[in-house]
Amino acid sequence: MGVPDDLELFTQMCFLRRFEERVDALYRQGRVHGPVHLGLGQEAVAVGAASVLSPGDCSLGTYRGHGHALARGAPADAVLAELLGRAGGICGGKGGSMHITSVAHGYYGSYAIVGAHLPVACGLAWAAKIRRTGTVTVCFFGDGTTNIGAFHEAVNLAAVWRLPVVFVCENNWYMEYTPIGEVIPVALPAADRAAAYGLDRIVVNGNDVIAVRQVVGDAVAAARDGHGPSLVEAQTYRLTGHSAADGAAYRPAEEVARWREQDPLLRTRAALAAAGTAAEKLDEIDARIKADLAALARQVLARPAPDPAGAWTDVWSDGSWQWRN
Ligand SMILES: Cc1ncc(C[n+]2csc(CCOP(=O)(O)OP(=O)(O)O)c2C)c(N)n1
Ligand SMILES: [Mg+2]
Repeated sequence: MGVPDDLELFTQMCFLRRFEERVDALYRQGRVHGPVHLGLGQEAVAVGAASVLSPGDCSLGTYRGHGHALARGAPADAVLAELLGRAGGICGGKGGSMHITSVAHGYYGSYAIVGAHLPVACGLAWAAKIRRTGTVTVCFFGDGTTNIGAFHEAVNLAAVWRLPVVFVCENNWYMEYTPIGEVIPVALPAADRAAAYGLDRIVVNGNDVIAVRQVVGDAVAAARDGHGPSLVEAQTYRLTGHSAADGAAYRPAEEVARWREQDPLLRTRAALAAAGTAAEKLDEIDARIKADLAALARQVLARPAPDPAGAWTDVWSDGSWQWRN
């Protein structure tokens, strides 16, 4: 499987953007069950990183994980059905937005507990090392996560055991409603802490999908070649609130305007235009994606609720539940 070209990366980012915009609209209509955290504005990290992974590789994300699952190939209808509480949900309707998981696509889950998945990523990487599978694990998390003990424990363990794992901090500069600069004693939450674990200081523009592909690609290649873990800080911005229920009024208007100019989709459009791709071609791709998603939403909304008989399946790892009652 070859690495996708720039137009394919644009198409994938466009898909993530329009998918989440549709989710936002459905949320506002009261059709989405449970909370929703959107990654609008952060698409280049998910798409750029996924573009360098092979099917057998593992990735994990946070409650802001729709894009990370879709970028690994999780089917959009199953993700949408999960959010809308309809049959065919990717977790059978038992996960919801914050727990999107698709092991079949190498996406080992979205985690609502901040930092909880970093040690899990170490476990996957350790298994790969012991079994010599040659697979790499990529773990996404936010800037606020770098103040959680599990972050330090996981990065330390990975460095000491030289595990094939790439930690990708999506620094969107906020942890819920708090600017990250107010709660860390260094300028950069991940990059400025890398030296404590003997790792290189790696910073990438997280709104530049080509740069993300390059930097994460190098880190993944190093992990695969036995050179151990990396800690990448991808600087980005969420264009909406912490959750879909948050209007984000705490953010200075100039700051939002500045980041809107750095929108990853606009950036990629500009790069493609400079390389000779006609704007009309990109508009056509966008229009087709929007139409496809509108049709998909109608189709998923027309489905019945999940069958209650499935409520107890996939709950315990050994498949059993009756003896626990
Ligand atoms: C252990 C734990 N503490 C607190 C929370 C509440 N909480 C949910 S999201 C969040 C902020 C996380 O910020 P960051 O890691 O930057 O991720 P972002 O939401 O910006 O993607 C907090 C504190 C939680 N879910 N888990
Ligand atoms: Mg954050």
